[in-house]
Amino acid sequence: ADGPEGDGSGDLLARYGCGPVPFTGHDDALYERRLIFDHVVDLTEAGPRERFEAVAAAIRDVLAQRWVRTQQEHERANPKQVYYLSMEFLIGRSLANNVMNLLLSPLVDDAARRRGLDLAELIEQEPDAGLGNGGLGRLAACFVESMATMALPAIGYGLRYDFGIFRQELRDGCQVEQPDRWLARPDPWEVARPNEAVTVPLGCRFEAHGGEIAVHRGQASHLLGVPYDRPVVGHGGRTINTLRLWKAETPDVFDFGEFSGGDYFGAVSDRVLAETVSRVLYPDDSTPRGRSLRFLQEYFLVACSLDDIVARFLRRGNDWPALADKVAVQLNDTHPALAVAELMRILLDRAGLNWDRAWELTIGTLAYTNHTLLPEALETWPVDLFEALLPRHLEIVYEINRRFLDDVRAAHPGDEAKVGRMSLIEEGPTRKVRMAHLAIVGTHSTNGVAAIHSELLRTRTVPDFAAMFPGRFGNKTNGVTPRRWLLLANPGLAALLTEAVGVGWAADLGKLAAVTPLAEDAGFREHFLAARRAAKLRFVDWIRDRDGIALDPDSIFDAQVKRIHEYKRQLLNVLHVVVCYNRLRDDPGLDPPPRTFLFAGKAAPAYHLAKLIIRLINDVGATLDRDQAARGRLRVAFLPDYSVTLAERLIPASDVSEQISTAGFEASGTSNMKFMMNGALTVGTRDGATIEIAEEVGEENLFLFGLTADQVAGSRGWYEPRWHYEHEPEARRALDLIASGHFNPGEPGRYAPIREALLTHGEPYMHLADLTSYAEAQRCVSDLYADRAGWARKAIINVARSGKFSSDRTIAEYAGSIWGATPCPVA
Ligand code: 4GP
Repeated sequence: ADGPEGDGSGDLLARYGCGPVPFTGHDDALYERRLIFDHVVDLTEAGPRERFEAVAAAIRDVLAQRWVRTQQEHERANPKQVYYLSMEFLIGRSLANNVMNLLLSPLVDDAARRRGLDLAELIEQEPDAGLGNGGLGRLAACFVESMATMALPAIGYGLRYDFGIFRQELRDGCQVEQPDRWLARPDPWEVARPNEAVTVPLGCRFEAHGGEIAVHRGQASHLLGVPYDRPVVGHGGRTINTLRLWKAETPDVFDFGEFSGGDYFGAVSDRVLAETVSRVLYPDDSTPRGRSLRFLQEYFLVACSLDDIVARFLRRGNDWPALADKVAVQLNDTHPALAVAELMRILLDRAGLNWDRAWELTIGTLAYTNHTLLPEALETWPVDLFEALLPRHLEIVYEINRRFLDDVRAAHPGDEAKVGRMSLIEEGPTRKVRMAHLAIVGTHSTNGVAAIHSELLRTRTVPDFAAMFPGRFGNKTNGVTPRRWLLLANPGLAALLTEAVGVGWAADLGKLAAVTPLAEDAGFREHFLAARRAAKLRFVDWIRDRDGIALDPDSIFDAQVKRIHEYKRQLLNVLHVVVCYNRLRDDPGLDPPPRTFLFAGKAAPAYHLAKLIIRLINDVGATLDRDQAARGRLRVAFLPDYSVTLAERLIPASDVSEQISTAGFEASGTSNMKFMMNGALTVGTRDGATIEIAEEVGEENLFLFGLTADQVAGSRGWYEPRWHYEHEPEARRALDLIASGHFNPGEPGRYAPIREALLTHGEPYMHLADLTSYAEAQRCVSDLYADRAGWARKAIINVARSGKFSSDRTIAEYAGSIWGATPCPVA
């Protein structure tokens, strides 16, 4: 049952009754044909970008028939179909991933060799599809890959933003946002399907200005959603699912009414306005800023996708009562929660069902995943906006609320406070619709993304709802795809694992458990360390070429890569760096193992403190580089423009994984899983999925520190950072050095806001409370590093026990207990 390329695809595929099919007999001149006919260029004169496009297009040609066959099989078999609705899909590059999952690597390597093509150079030509902010969007990308690998009939729906997450430049250590024109050149993967466009009716006409829309009431209008399909190649290449991204357009180039009335400019600019709907991804991670254009984007996604879903459902000969048996729609956070009202509208107004029937089908079809407990991230939308754009939906929301609150009152007579808390409408000067309440009430399943997060969601965030609908709440701990994040990202380690446990692990990560005893094998440990060293050297070369940053591979690579946010506590990391720096300045004889602290991540453009943190990291880095006391022993590097591609290189090269959020704040985290899988040791708080990582590897195989979520919650209100400042000399000196202007002599006072934030009574993220135990954990890291065998042992155990964190496991849980979906293998 092994895959033909010895890549480990065989077992899982066999489980689903389909072995990988080698590609044979296809046209060996696809590449040349693509180059000449698509680009009309002489073979010898094509540039690297043209060569990349031709290779990618040739790969797409190879997979096209299988893609069609997958769709045909789903149409024919009419299985329960899964739809994943998400405003973000952070997919990164596709070429190397698709070649790997098609099991074409040996063939493509050989074809490239024969033509003298440098594949590595071509891969670098592909821009990252950065259609997401961070964890939520990357998770969606892992999920669609796992679904295809497991032969689940599934479609991902999102928006085709012209501009993805901004490109981050650093100027004078400060983040500067630049537009990400990832579609500036034609994308070889996507297939535009204008003939499958759908119409989205709106209750008004609108004009967009800087992220807000001005509505002209009383004049209905509509948008056109044009689908662009991308292949989602399952590992083994048998199932090729679709990621369908919608682009907003106007139905006609001209509004003929206006045109004939002489308003030529008005008619043409309408088109431009329509296109702004899918123009740009909102760059605010976890903290939506309530822009009305965002509301329109969310509705646009929902309306296009549900129209498409219903069309597929009916086309297969199904009838409305079967909806929840044939369709499962997963809402990735509340962003697509308007689906509750939209599906009700379809079932009431179009299918003509009565309320109770429509409601039962809506709840049975939809499910909701929550990704964050940050109160500022809980979406609400003004009732006014609904009224103007979606008056019928508002009517439906009011009716859902009326019936729901009747039930609340019946269960809790006289408790109007509870009614106020649970209402779908937040009363106040501006009345708002609470999207999380709508999502919980209108779906059959609400889940968090790690055990602790699901528990806190139930007990702290929405306890009234958990009490009312106990059966609806569950947990689905996140996972990541081991294909992209280990097999592709870390070829050396992947080969060693295959040698150790045989093929099969990439499609069944639990198989890595068999590596555990090898932690005691000195020979294996050496091979393991050599593979990790190779990944490190590869990254050092790559980042030197990309950014001109020179890193010392003999130092510990200690990485914190994620969005910049106070709760993720990059500041705690910096404070510890400054503690280490002070120690070196005090005692030049100290000899800790040299360490490079690597940071990467973007700050939301309007999040001033986060941007100041980036600047501080850069100022500290520059100062250490200049100071003899630190040179060769302590370095800080901020790697600009964090992306999927950067993560793929950096994670395999890292020795230490920083997962240091304030306990109770990080829903799950997923980079923690990628680092673990690649053999980095975690320094972390008992937060998110890091708790489950500790359960899998044993607490002795990582470095846990700090307050627990209960302790953090228990000290809310009385926490006094000044106590730590006054009683902990190392903390005080670190903070004072930062505030003194030592790292920024040109502008003393620059970091006063950071000092103030950290010393404010009740500081919510409790940096100083955790600094001492964090520094202690870091001392243990340094001590262990001196023990090569001891370090390797723990790192191997981390890799070996990472099986739980495959997104295949997560998806199997969603499929089993939320969707009721089973594989539909393609013959
Ligand atoms: C993120 C959470 O912050 C992270 O802990 C989790 O691993 C990830 O979702 C996937 O579930 N949330 C977001 C967001 O990215 O925008 O809310």
